[in-house]
Amino acid sequence: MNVDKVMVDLEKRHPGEAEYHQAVREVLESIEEVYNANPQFEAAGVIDRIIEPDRVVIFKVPWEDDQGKVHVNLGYRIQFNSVIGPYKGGLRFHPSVNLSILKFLGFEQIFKNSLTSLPLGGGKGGSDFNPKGKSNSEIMRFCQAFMLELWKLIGPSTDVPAGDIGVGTREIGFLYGMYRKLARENSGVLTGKGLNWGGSLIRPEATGFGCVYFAKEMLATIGETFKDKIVTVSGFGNVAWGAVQKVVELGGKVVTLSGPDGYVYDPDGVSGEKIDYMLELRASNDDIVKPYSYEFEDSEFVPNKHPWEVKCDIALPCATENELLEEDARNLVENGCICVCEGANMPCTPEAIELLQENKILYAPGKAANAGGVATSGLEMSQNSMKLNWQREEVDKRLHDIMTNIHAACVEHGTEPDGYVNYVNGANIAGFMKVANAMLDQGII
Ligand code: NDP
Ligand code: 2IT
Repeated sequence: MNVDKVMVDLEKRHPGEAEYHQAVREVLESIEEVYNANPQFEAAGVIDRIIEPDRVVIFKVPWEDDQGKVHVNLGYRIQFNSVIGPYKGGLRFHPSVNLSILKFLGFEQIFKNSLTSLPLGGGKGGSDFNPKGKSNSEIMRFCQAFMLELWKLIGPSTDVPAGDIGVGTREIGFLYGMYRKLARENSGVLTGKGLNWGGSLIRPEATGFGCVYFAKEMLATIGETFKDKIVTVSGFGNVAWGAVQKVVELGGKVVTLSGPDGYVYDPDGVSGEKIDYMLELRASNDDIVKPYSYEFEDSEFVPNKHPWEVKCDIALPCATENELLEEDARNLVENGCICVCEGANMPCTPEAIELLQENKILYAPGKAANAGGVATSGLEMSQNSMKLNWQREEVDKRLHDIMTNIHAACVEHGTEPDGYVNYVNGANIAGFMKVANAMLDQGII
């Protein structure tokens, strides 16, 4: 395999899908050496088969707003790879959603899900629907219209969607209700369900908790902990919320949160009632994080800037893709940051990653560090199959063990001769090998 050649072909076949190209290139560059050392992969066309989704389904979603006006959004489901288990991955509702973004997310999900050690394939879906400013009834009607198409594609052993940006327990509820009615069964397809109807304890916190468990393992490799560390976090959604809780529990101080319009700096630290307030912010129909600075006097809102200019020991990007740029990485390096651990999917640009790695900063990609969310979705599926619910401690322990094992796999496959752990290579190689070997076992399909 020659990475540049594969990429030229891919870009020709799918022009303009920048995020998808970015995600594929990163994986190919990491695995090039092991791939070429195993000629059986090339003989079975593994790369050509793994970089294209099994299928992409695009459908229209017509729905009526509260004034009776008809709107049409696009709905998508990308079923990328199911060699190690049913397609599994979230649904994103955000106006920026397009084919490129969902293909990058679906592609990353293959390797992330492989790393969890659970039998989960990779997929992703969503819509360019914007939940901001919509009434509860509008959200419900949209979710029902979306499921009217999606239900034909999914099933507990076929494809199991979950949440992502703009899709939380409320949306999963409306989606699940419609699925259950159409499919006439209650086997739990969709994860992130409410606790009274098949959901798992810890699932809401899992991505953020898992990210901090992963960072804890990274810090331990250099004899460090979260205790008394200054932590910058971006986003103020589900992942940020879970991460902030766990950082505080481990003795760190979170000094930023962010939205698309800027960030909040809170020198006293986000904790206690301020974490609860994050839930209110998320539930409100405002698309801004600014109200936090009105609510808590000592904090300040910094418009149109990224939180990465604030001096910190640890940075946890938990908002969205390509939100930590080269200049942000430079700020982090110059300010003495020791660890960047991704709660979001692909938040650091390739240039930012290069700079962090050149400076030997501990850096973990989302496909390893945020795998706790989908792993706990897998645990929700197990509980649904067994028709029982595990206690909080049991789910949390399994999540912790999974994150520790993913960290160990990254160290095993990513340690460089000078001892620096290249977590990008480690995660990509460990995730890829399992999927590629399963593809060999199952023939050309
Ligand atoms: P949420 O919708 O709960 O929150 C997303 C947050 O990011 C919102 O606060 C959103 O604000 C903010 N945001 C969006 N764009 C920007 C931007 N350009 N700059 C700063 N903030 C921004 O989503 P999640 O917390 O679930 O998802 C966050 C990230 O984590 C995504 O990359 C997602 O793919 C990833 N992830 C999620 C998992 C999950 O289980 N939920 C699992 C693994 C990864 P606003 O709404 O105003 O746009
Ligand atoms: O990016 C992700 O891993 C998720 N949004 C969670 C997917 C899931 O199926 O729980």
